Amino acid sequence: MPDGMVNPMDVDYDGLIPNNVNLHADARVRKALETWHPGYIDWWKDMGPEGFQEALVYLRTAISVDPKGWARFDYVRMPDYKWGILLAPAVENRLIGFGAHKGEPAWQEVPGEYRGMLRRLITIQGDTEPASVEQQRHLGTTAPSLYDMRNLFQVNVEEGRHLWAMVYLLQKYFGKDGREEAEELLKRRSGNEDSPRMLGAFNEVTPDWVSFFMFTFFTDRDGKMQLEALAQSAFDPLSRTCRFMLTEEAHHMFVGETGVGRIIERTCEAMRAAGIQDPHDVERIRALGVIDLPTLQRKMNLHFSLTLDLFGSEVSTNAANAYNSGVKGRYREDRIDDDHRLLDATYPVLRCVECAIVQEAVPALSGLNMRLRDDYVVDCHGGVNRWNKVIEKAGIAFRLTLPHVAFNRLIGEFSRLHANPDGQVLDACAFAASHDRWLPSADDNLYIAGLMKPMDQAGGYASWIAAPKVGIDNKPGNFEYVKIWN
Ligand code: BYC
Repeated sequence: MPDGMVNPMDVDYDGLIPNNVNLHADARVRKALETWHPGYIDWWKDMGPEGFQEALVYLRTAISVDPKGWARFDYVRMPDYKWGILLAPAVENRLIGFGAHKGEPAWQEVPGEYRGMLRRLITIQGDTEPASVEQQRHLGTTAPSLYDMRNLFQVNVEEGRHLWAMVYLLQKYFGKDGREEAEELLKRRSGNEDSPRMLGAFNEVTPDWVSFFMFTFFTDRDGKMQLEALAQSAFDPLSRTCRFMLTEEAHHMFVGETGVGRIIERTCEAMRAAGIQDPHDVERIRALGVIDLPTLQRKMNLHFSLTLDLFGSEVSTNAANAYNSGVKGRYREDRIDDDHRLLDATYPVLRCVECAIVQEAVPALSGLNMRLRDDYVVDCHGGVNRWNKVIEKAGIAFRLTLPHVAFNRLIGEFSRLHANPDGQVLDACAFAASHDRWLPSADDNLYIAGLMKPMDQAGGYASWIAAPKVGIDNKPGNFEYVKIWN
């Protein structure tokens, strides 16, 4: 690299805001971000992890965007975390890969005609990030181990960084409107009646750690799919931002998958030790202080169905317009072998016709939310199969299964009907009568709440979850991931 040039892989840590976007040479945006910064810190202190603002947490911070080694681990007080602006390296001469502008150079600025659409999508993406921190803010006090507590906080600070990522785009490319949106992102609150977060699932509660692990498995995976689709965008800064966010997102899904996997492992181990064969012998299993598999299935049904709503309507003009304009692509668009315009293609979509579930071919452009959702379901199956292997290995006759996509839906085609987890359509009374068989009951929630006792001894784990196979940053089993009192 010539002398004097900044390596775009390296992050500049000299100013208030770490970045690899040459912020010191961009006074307007630097000022806008520095003006936004105190409000962000106030928000973090008000709405971030409750009770742990002074704790020293063993966190990773991005120091580069090089996939081979981008993070450094150290103890940090969360309000001092270096939230920065990190874009994946530019792809030289990148061309637009799909839609009406396919083959044209990617945009470095926002085209006037797509300004509203891009601003809306960036704002929605940005809104989910602080929302999840708000949803999880009470969980530190009931962490099943210091290892899990640290993972929770790592997820939280990175969701905070993802908010910074979207705010940078809003402030750099959308002028006054962008600055206003950035302010609003700090004002909305998850679950608040007057000023809720924008998407449904981000206003739900995350009452316990089972929900946290399910959320990071299912809902963060929606994050992955949406970021993959936005990483294909013709708007190059958005694409580069999302590409780097995906690197961080992988850890969040790891936390979810291994978290649920460790719950299953502990349950199976306890059942075997007590000689219990029947996974439905709930009373005896719960007496062991572990979480029975049918309850986990119900938690899974809830989080999977809530997350499906985040893909929007199965047939959507918004999705068609976003694709046709080049703003949002398909999952791994660059690996798909077709014309990338989709003007004549169709896509099979499950629809609700006269209260029955039928498959119809719709114009492929209108079916893009459904297509992304289908890709998501395939991705979920991979993780669920790995959980089932743990159960199988323990010799217990039980399989976790994803419910039908029509089950328990509030958005899209199936919000108009009631279906059971097998996809059979029922009337409202029949659905209500079986509600507690398919979704967490008050009794399930009470039982899980009773298990949520903090375990804050280094190397200790709550009764209901197994220790991880390896530590974070290869640390030993008794490593003090969070120094709570210091
Ligand atoms: N709740 O044509 P439609 C993540 C609205 S998660 C409330 O059906 P469209 C993360 C919609 O806004 C990923 N409203 O859907 C995970 C529209 O309203 P307007 C977040 C909803 O627009 C864990 C109307 O219904 N990123 O990163 O094709 C932790 C009709 O819309 C919902 C993104 O979502 C809902 N569930 O698709 C932390 C990417 N669904 O405009 C972070 C950006 C729809 O008519 N967003 N509506 O008033 C998008 O791509 C799209 O906005 C959506 C919806 C996929 C969400």
